[in-house]
Amino acid sequence: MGLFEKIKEGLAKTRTRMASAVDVLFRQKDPSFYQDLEELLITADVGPVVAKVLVSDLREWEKNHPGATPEESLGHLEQKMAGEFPAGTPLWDSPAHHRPCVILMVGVNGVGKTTTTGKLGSYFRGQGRTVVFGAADTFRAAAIEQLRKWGEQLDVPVVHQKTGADPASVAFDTVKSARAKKMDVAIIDTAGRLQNKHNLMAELQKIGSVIRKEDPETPVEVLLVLDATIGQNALSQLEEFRKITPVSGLILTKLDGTSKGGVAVALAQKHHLPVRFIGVGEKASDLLPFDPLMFARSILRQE
Ligand SMILES: Nc1nc2c(ncn2[C@@H]2O[C@H](COP(=O)(O)OP(=O)(O)O)[C@@H](O)[C@H]2O)c(=O)[nH]1
Ligand SMILES: [Mg+2]
Repeated sequence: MGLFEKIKEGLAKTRTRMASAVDVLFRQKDPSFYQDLEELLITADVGPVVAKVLVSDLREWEKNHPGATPEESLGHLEQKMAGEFPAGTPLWDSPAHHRPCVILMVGVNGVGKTTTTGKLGSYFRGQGRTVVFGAADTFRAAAIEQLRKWGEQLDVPVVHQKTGADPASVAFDTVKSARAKKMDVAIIDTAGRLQNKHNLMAELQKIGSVIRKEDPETPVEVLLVLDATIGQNALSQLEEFRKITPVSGLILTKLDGTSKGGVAVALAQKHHLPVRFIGVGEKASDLLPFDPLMFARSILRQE
């Protein structure tokens, strides 16, 4: 299955809500077309701001292209929706002597950080890169065990300490081990106790500084994991996290379980952050690199 097919399958619930309704709207072109389209976009959680922007842009474009077919109009809408996602710089443009690239996984409990750490490991292994995991969620014994299982399954080493150990110490060991073994990627899982913001902020700051201790140029990507099934609430979670740590990109999980996948557009547009990956299931292969145009196409178009 190609990437586009996988994205479409993963977004099936959002597609069911959107794609056939979009098709009808564009073919019938009722007098209430623009209003109906705006409402439809809002029900998919694209958010009122983006919905308005997209629809007024389409209205303007159609005014300037009076002979445009429904197909061309829809094509324009797709392009415009895709354009709402800021492009991220590639994750891997750092020179070899600054390896490993460090990925810090942050987000509240239950959003899928540990699972996504495992899936990311699988993704990078599939690209022929060497990976190490760091179990820096030392708060719960189950989190360490969960990551070790992924490590076993993928044949990826897992750096860990005892439950209750200093997460920064685990992060330091992870990066040190990755550097010694000349590994490409170190993915560090963290605990997301947002209830205690000061502690979490201090913890993530300390992790950030120990990662760069031996090489200040170490490329660090802070990926915030958000559960897409909470819809617009993901916006406030993102706002909270940005106060705590310098988030550089997003991963949206559980898109397979929601018809409100449009929230990806709202998040990226409001915060100018690249969406790096989407999670569409619990298996290792259920993490897909994010492609704005494929995403827009898969939620707006029936075929
Ligand atoms: N359906 C679905 N479930 C997911 C996805 N990502 C994670 N999960 C599930 O969400 C639950 C919480 O995941 P976990 O990684 O432990 O969350 P954490 O507390 O943030 O580390 C687990 O049951 C995962 O299998 C996804 O993309 N789709
Ligand atoms: Mg976890």
